[in-house]
Amino acid sequence: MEKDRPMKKMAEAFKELCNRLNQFPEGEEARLELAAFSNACSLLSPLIRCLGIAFLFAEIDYVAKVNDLVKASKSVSLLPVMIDDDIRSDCVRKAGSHTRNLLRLKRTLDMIRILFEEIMCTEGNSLKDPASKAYKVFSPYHGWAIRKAVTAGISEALATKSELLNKMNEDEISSRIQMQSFVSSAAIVGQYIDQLFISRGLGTDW
Ligand code: 1PZ
Repeated sequence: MEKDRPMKKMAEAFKELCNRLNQFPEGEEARLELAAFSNACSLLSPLIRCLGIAFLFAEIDYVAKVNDLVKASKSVSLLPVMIDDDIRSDCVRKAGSHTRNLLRLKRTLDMIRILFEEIMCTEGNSLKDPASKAYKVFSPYHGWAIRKAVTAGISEALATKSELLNKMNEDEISSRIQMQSFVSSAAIVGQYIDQLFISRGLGTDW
């Protein structure tokens, strides 16, 4: 039986999101389907799980946010429409709002993209330096206690690169192909989401 390849699945799903974005003419705001986006995001949780038990709380929080958008997709079909609904209800920044959760998912995308970029340009088997660099995406938004816990998790309970690749059923060469693909697609999807926030004057630093 073909082994599960979560890294390949996430790379393919984000490539597919880019294909959808490319179908919109330049200068026009793309209308990405919320279901496609949230399903692609759900494919990132196996990776988070494989980073180590210390990231269990991160995974739980991430999955809850993804599920919120999966649920929202049953009644709202497009990502920009979901944001505009929250603007109209004046709940963009409210804890637990769809738009707030979307911003956290976008940040997770950025973090994983940077993690992969750093893994590809770092020698050796340790993920500590790549993970520390990737965490800079989130750390400004986390309080002291969470930052402290994440830093401890990275230095004491983080998987090694070979453990991660084994769990994802990848080797050095195959993983590089998937990481490279994810890095390019995630950058495009991330810019698209940033633009949705910026064009509505919502800002992205909260
Ligand atoms: C490679 C390893 C890098 C380090 C991983 C860092 C993980 C960050 C863990 C944060 C612990 C999560 C606990 C819950 C935090 C919530 O308070 C916040 C705010 O939520 P809000 O109030 O706005 O609803 N949640 C977050 O900041 C989202 C955290 C998502 C973490 C995803 C982890 C992804 C790990 C990927 C590794 C590259």
